[in-house]
Amino acid sequence: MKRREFLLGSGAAAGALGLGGFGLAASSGAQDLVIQPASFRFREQMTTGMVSLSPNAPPPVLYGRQGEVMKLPVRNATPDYTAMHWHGLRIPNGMDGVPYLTQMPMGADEVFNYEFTPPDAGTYWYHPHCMTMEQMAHGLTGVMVIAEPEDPGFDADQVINLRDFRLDEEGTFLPAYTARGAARSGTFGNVLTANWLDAPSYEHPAGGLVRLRVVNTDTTRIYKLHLEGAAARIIAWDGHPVEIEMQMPSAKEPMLVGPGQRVDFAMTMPPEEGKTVDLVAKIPGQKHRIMAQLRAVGQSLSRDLREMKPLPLNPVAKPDLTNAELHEFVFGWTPEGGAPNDGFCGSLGYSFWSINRTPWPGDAAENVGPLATLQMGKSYILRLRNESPNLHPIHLHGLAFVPLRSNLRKLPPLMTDTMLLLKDEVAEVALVADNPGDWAFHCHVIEHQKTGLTGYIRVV
Ligand SMILES: [Cu+2]
Repeated sequence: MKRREFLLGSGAAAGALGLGGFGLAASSGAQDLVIQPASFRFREQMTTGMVSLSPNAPPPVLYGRQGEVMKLPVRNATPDYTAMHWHGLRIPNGMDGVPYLTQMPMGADEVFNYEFTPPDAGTYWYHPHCMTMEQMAHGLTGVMVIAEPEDPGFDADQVINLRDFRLDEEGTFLPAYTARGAARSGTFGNVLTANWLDAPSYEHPAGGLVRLRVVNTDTTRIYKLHLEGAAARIIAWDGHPVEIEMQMPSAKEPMLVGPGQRVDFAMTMPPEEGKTVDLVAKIPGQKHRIMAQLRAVGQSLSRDLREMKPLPLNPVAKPDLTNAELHEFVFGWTPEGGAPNDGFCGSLGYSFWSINRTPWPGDAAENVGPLATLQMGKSYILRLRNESPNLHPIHLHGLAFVPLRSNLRKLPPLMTDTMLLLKDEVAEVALVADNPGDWAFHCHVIEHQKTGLTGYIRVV
């Protein structure tokens, strides 16, 4: 089987493999990213068999600026195939990092020169879209911060990357998934971390204005979160500034943040040195668990949340609902079992899930058409129907959409790229199809994605 035989997308030729592209990597402003084996100490013994961008640390936060080019040459220094996806960034299709749809999987020692200009500011993230289960479960998920052109005036910025690992008592990796989990709500990790650490504490100026960016990069867990000890408000959701006053989550009513989702808080640190703000998660079987802590240090800066100007809106087109065409998508179990094929990007060996009753046949799918074809520039409503008792964070690449309504709850009008569908929920979202290409459309519970709950939407 040759990798080139299975290209589905028309845009796939755009990002040619740049073999031996180290010269390019050294050009101005490029951040060389080398996917490589890593180890890290979570427990007594060192955990080996990890995948990161350095030998002994989590994938770094990648910083860019809205409207400025980012050059990210990625080299694969593992023996497995890979490809890098930039979650939430509305960039050209050829840079989207989806194997067989937008590029070929990268073999050992191959380089792909990702280069794009983020159109939107906010909190985004990156992860591989080939060998997704193995590489993400073993560490390869990182946060991207795209700065506003003008400094919004915080005293500090704190990124929290929430994710679990599945380890035994010795710190050795357990299998990343089970068939039982994949067919239900996913297989959960047992070592809960923030930035790979157990409840880390970060120092920030007392009384200072802090932007806290919380990112769920886990393969499975839907976090139930709230903050304790700070005056705070939600200023952005899934990268984009919120235009409404959102209710702050509490211990009683925590917020659901599914895999792939992000929430940005603006908060004032306590004025007294030593006082803390806690990011708290409600975990089944435990009461409340502090995921990360911010500790006030120094003399109070006496800042006030009201000093915060609203973040400037990103240039996302507003859908024209009166002329929007409706497309329906049903997310449910697979009508018949069978195993998806494996085209170098890893298969879990099962087919449990489907979109519109069709399970995704595997990474190297041949002759698979788009779930929908949208006309460039037109507005659409997507009706998303969850026919299962499990929750699904449904992610669409390359485009941003607005939730409109649900049969179960009132949906705030947030701009997003990942819609967390509840049990038996039918939700409608709207978008303008303004980015051409074949855009992956899938559940971000990786076990669901890799056992059928995947497809793509074409914009022409
Ligand atoms: Cu799912």
